[in-house]
Amino acid sequence: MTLYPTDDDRRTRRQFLQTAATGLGLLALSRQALAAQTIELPLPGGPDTRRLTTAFPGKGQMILQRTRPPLLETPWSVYDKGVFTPVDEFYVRWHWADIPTTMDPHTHKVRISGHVDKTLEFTVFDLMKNFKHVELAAVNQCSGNSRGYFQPRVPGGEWSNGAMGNARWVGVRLKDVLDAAGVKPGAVQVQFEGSERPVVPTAPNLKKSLSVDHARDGEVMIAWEMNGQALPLLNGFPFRLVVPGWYATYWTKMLQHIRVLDHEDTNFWMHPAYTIPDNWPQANMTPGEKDVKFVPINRMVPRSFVTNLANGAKVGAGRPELVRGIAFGGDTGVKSVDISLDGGKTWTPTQLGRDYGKYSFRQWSTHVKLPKGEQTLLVRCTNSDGLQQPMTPNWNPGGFMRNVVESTQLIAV
Ligand SMILES: Nc1nc2c(c(=O)[nH]1)N[C@H]1C(S)=C(S)[C@@H](COP(=O)(O)O)O[C@H]1N2
Ligand SMILES: [Mo]
Repeated sequence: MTLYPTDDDRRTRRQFLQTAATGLGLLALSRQALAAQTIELPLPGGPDTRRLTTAFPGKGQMILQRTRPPLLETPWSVYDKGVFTPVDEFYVRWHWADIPTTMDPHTHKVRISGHVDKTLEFTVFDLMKNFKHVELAAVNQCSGNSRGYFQPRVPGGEWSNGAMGNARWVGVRLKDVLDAAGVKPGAVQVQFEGSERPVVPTAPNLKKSLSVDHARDGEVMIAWEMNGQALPLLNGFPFRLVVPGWYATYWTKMLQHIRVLDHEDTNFWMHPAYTIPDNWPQANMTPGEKDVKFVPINRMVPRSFVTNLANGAKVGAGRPELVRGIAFGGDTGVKSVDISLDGGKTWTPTQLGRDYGKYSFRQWSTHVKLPKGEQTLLVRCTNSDGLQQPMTPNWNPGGFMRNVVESTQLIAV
């Protein structure tokens, strides 16, 4: 089991007050800070470069995808530093621009209501005091991570591969909080809503739901800490939902409402938004295909990447060269990461790094000896359920759940 209790309250409390005092200077972003520098990030059909920004509170240098609402991508080099994504380089994604610019942890409460015995409200300090603390390492990946590689192109945030991050999350079990409220018989789903609001009143606010059984599985958490720090405002201060193994669309930030429903949630954000063709793990269809059944996106699938060598990198010919990267198993652990230098005919296992639990990134590394010339390196993850990354990419109109064996061109000289 990867869940274990922690009792480091005082430090957390102090960090909380610090973050609360920082505030979100979103309106004060200077144009200069926004446009300072660019980074190469070629997507099929362009663009080849992206702007970098340091203008967002709690964030270091990030790739600017959009300003309002903020969409900030993690620069690829970050993933080579280790399996835990630094908090100030963790990607950011919001749907609506009307995000609270300050959050007072003493007064902000999450309210548990609906099909329960009693409605309850908790500040972050109430959660810390009343429930057992748990910690879990888990990957948070946007459903649309890598959307920029979909061909034909689809609308949405044109992410490269940096809309994902891994953290040690500390918080409480959602199950314990729901049990305190007393889920009534006949409950079907549990709905989550954050504290931001749409920019026009008629637009639907983001609301996401999980089945009651999933919400009470003992792994779904309300977390206030990531990698030893309070959540930055842009990542959901003072607390957010963590849904291990599931796409981040369910990981509601600045959590304000938990509603136990006695019916299935049919709101826009469950259907048609964030739906995939009903053929998990492929989530695949042909562009223009008719009568495809769509279902809400759910569990993640295995992925693996090279992190120390970029596409087109020059390496030495005829001598061992280090190749390393990260992998994750999706909704279960990494069993193996293999590489191929012959287009997928044969595969060689790599060494796996330390296991931080089945929902975490796992580092892999190996050495390759390449003959002179241009070589294609393929990397493939197999998870503990035996699920493998496919050789051909999937396609769907939402640009969701991109998954394919990644290939890196290397020039051996
Ligand atoms: N309140 C709130 N929570 C949210 C969202 C949002 O728009 N509002 N977006 C979701 C989506 S689609 C993603 S990808 C993740 C991004 O988490 P991050 O910004 O911490 O990386 O937050 C999720 N939780
Ligand atoms: Mo997302």
